[in-house]
Amino acid sequence: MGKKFLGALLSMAMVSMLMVGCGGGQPAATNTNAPEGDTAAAEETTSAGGDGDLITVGFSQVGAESDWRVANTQSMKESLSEANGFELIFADAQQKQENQIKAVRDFISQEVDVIVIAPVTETGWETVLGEAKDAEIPVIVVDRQLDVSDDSLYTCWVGSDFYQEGINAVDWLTKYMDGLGRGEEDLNVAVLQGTIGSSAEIGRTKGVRDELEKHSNYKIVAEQTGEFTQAKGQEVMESFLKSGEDIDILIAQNDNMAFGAIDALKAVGKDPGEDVVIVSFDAVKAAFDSMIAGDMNVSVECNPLHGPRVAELAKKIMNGEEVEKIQYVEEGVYPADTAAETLPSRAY
Ligand code: GZL
Repeated sequence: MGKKFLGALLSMAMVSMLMVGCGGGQPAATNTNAPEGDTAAAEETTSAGGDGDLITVGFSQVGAESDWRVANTQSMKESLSEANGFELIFADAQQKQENQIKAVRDFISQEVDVIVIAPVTETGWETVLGEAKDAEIPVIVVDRQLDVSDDSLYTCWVGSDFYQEGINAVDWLTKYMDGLGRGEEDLNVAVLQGTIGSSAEIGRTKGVRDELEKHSNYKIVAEQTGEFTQAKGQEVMESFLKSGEDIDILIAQNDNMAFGAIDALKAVGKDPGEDVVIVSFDAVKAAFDSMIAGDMNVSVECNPLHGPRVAELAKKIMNGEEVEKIQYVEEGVYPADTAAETLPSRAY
């Protein structure tokens, strides 16, 4: 652990004498390594990152399973750069939690200043986060959320409101079907879920179901995980089509699975976007290309550009400042009819 935490502790102690601490989360750590009374060293590192010292960040990323994930990684690497005051240790978990847990333990043994985790699934984190807490290393969670009994195990979370994304998707869909004059038809819906147990899957699944329940003529006739990948999405869509179920609408919980499903539909002579309405999530650039081609009807944005917010939070935490526990990013809904005019402005 760097000397920075003693500095952070001193600045936090000064701050806490002036105001009641709040915002939850783990306080900046005590530097147990600095010699007693080493205030000169502490004052020197009070404003971490500002004295030429780099803030060492260990980042455990889910993987590289989708365009969204690639954009998320790029945003994090661009923001947690040396020019911006950071030394980044990046670990790709290839969508396996055991790899993430190993990476976090490596970060702890390397005594990084801050740990950042994009958790592949919500559960199974108590033990390793307890080890980070014992090592007094603050943890920032990004993207998906954690299901832990003690939320002091992490300092704060930055990401999307996945449940609201699901609500937004169905709200758009029912208005679109009404506009086609099909809003009162019996409509069969197939769902390609993301990684089961991930916050994105849990939230989108519940949001879609809760909103569809308000429309009794919409019926989910098929639902299965496509693991957020294009290949698995195509494979599962092929199985849906082989089942013989009539499918009017496909809701894919990310664009890459939608791309796979679109290929599966075309392979059997169906017209995606027409014969089957395609509702997707993420709104990556390739989704706009798909909408312009007429293959996809809408993509509900899931903003991957967490880097700037995480960099700002890491610096605040290192300086002993308070941070909000939960921080949602801004997101919209992007339909096909405005895709061509919107695409040039898309950042990912
Ligand atoms: C959402 C993120 C999801 C994306 C997928 O925040 O966790 O994981 O929707 C990605 O594209 O694989």
